[in-house]
Amino acid sequence: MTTDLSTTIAGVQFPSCFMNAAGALCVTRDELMALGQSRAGAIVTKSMTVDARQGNPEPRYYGFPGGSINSMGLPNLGYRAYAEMIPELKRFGKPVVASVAGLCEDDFPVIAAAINAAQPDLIEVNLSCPNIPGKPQIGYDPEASERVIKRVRHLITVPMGLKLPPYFDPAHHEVMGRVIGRHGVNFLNMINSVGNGLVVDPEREAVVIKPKGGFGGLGGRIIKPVALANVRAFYKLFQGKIPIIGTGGVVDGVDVFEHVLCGASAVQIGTVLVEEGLDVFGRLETELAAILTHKGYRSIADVQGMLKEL
Ligand code: RRO
Repeated sequence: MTTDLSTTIAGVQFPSCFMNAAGALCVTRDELMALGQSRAGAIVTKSMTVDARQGNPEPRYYGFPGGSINSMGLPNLGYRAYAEMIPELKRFGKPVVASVAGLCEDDFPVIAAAINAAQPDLIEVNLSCPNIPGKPQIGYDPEASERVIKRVRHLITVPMGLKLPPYFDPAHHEVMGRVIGRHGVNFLNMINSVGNGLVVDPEREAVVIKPKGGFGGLGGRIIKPVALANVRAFYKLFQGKIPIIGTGGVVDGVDVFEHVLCGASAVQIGTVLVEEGLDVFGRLETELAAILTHKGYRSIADVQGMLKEL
């Protein structure tokens, strides 16, 4: 029996439900081409700003057994470079997802209009970068989120999604749910890293990354329950009608299975992609297929959202 690991998000078909998370091995042309050649089911760009950026001072990423902390500070080539690359990236025959960021609200429509003209398959609007010193995460301010969504929504003709930060209270899911529901958002991606964590090296009695006094976004294994909770909360809020990309804490096939049970249509891989490299996609495919087969399921659609409550 073959297992179907393909998926569809907002009408776009993905040959496999695994892709890189924005930021992980997707800044340069070489990295994006390598994702094209890999088994990844899509190519997601680094979140792009108006101008190219070097990002924050190094060290700015640190991996540890439970996950990672980063404060990259949006290093990227600027939207013009990504817009130029989109046609060649599309030739790999898998969806290209353009991640749009911005250092201020006025940047978002500029980037959205230009990148939409290059016709990626989907656009993900990042409302949740935790690492720009002095700039709060837009996604934690429902009014600012709504302003940004309103300003880009009419400029984007391909399916438009939002990359959301983790929320920790049902009241916050509900407030953001109302904002999202008002504007025809085509898909959601949650969660971005858990912002402003702090990892300490007791040996050196020091922080492990340089920017912001060591504070940064947490990713990897330790954030899985937070990611699952957010996937589940929004899946239930929208009764499964807005497709969700589950991101956060995917290390092995069981983690993917759990994300799908909670309602995810696809998953993105951040920390473990950085740590393990592109072979992670093949490994996760094998592991998820084995779990589905063992349980007698034929596709991820068979289990999507089917988490039992007691
Ligand atoms: O570049 C970053 O520091 C960064 C971004 Br834009 C983001 O959305 N999430 C993250 O963990 N790091």
